[in-house]
Amino acid sequence: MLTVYSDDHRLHFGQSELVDGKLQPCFEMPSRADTVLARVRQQEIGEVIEPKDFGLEPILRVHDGAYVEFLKGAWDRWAAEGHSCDMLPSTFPARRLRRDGPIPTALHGQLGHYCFDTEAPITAGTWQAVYSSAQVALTAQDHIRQGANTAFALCRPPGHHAGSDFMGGYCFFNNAAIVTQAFLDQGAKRVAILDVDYHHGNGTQELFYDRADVLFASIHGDPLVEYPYYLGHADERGEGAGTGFNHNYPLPHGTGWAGWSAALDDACRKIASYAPDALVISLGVDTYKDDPISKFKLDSPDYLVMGQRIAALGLPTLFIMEGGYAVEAIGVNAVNVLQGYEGASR
Ligand code: SP5
Ligand code: ZN
Repeated sequence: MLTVYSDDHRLHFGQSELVDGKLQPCFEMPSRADTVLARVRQQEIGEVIEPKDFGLEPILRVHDGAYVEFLKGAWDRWAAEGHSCDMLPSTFPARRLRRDGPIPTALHGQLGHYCFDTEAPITAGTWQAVYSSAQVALTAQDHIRQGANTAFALCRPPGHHAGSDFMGGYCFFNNAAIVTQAFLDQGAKRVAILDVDYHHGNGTQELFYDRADVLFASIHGDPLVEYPYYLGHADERGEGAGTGFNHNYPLPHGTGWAGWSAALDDACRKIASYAPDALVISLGVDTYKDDPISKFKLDSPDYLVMGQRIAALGLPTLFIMEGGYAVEAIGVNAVNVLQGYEGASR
């Protein structure tokens, strides 16, 4: 399996996120991607290449132009205001404040407008890192367009919490959504996204919620008790033409392989009957038993079986790296999914 990777991820290195009332070191750190890359190389699963540059156009098919401009210029504006620390918002347009009104001209007002939490700091190199992360995903997608059955986009920063015009949850550009739209723009009729990250992929769900050409299935911690809290319930089935094409599997804290894989099997049945032209996997491995911010109990061998079950769908499959914060283990766990897939599909 081809892996696409860029060193540019290192340019995004947030110092801290505001969690549990404290500024804490960011869980989403550069060593995550290093660990996964080292495991890809150690297991010799295939070639590792640098991304090509597909420009902004495929990003703008998914993200709002003003949001993209904001992200691109935010750090320079922040520095011009005399700051050198990371940018984090602290004021948000909750219910009964205007979010459809005039966008503030003040940088800080814009920051709260375009972000939904206090965990996704913008740093000096964030723009280059998130741009490259999207190009990593697009390069892997291009490999499948050219006829490959599968590819691994070793994206960092991750993407599935980012919506058309907002960031949050360590995510800025929604890499999975960008490649999904690219498949459709190249002629695919239907694309399925299976999000196995521990957290609900709220951004991805939002982007395709009213569409029948994308099926979204997500297995995650129940939002009644888990981040991102305000989306991801089982009754969210899509709207308009998209009704019936959104499937959420909220699971309780403590869920192990038995409960998790039952949800996977159901999601795979939904995907099989949808008969998509391609499958995009939002590959988070924060479902691992020792993940520092998560409460599922998957163990490393489970990820091999996860890959086998995904392979059984027999679809062109693009793996997009998302979360996973037990840094020592995420290389083994992520690559186990890929190796399980390859073992079963060979
Ligand atoms: C891509 C991705 O996986 N983003 C996840 C963002 C979740 N952030 C929630 C952080 C809350 C951590 N609270 C637990 C602290 C344990 N001491
Ligand atoms: Zn996650």
